[in-house]
Amino acid sequence: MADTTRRAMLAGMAALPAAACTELAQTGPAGDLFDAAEDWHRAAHRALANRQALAPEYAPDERSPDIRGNGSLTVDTPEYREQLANGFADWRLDVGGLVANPLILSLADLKALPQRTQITRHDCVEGWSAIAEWNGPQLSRLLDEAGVREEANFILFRCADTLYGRAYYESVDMVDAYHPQTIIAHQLNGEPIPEKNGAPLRMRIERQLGYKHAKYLTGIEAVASFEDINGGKGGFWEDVGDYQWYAGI
Ligand SMILES: Nc1nc2c(c(=O)[nH]1)N[C@H]1C(S)=C(S)[C@@H](COP(=O)(O)O)O[C@H]1N2
Ligand SMILES: [Mo]
Repeated sequence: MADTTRRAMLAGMAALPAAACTELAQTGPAGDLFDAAEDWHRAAHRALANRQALAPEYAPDERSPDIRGNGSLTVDTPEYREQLANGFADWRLDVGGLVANPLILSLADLKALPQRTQITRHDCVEGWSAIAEWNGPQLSRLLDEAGVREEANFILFRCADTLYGRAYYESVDMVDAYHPQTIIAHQLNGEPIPEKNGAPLRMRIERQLGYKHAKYLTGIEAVASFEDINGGKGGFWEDVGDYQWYAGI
């Protein structure tokens, strides 16, 4: 997105040498061109500002009494059962792909970072919602620490579970990746995340529908495209054919 914006802006500017702008802006065709570039720029800004706006946050007494689980409700492997019994002391989150400094983080590492707490509404495309408090570090913080390279366009989330025999995964663009309410949650309503809701780590991406919020998170990967990854469409449900990649709300 940033790259496209940059490229389009440069293309618009190349048509108009800066020194000529004032003068040309007052004449016919070049003036129209200038206005068009201005409009484009303003519209792009508006669209970006809209994408960056915060999702509503709620008061503690507005929380739903029960947060149901959806999709995978566990990870069906002996390794996961062992980790669960062990309080996830050995769980590791890999941050890699197109980054300068790959990271391997434990739960303790993630808890040592600045934390964000937010009471937000989860909206599942199947037609149910639930309000809950989520807590964890912002994804932007990890990405800054890892140093995302210029060529990266998307952030991919890897999960420990499989659904219908396929690995669950998801991805977002850089606007959602760096959104302030995009966090790696390790707490739900002040407690460690329950098994059914993605223990020990799950994404919260508050400007996106529920299926983007990857549970049982094991890896975060910066990629240029997802053409060669799994089904090539950037996410489990996208590959299976049901849902759109862009699930903004
Ligand atoms: N790893 C993984 N993440 C997942 C899913 C899943 O099956 N596996 N289901 C998605 C869907 S469709 C929704 S609505 C939410 C459900 O989150 P919950 O179980 O906490 O309600 O998780 C999303 N993330
Ligand atoms: Mo969902």
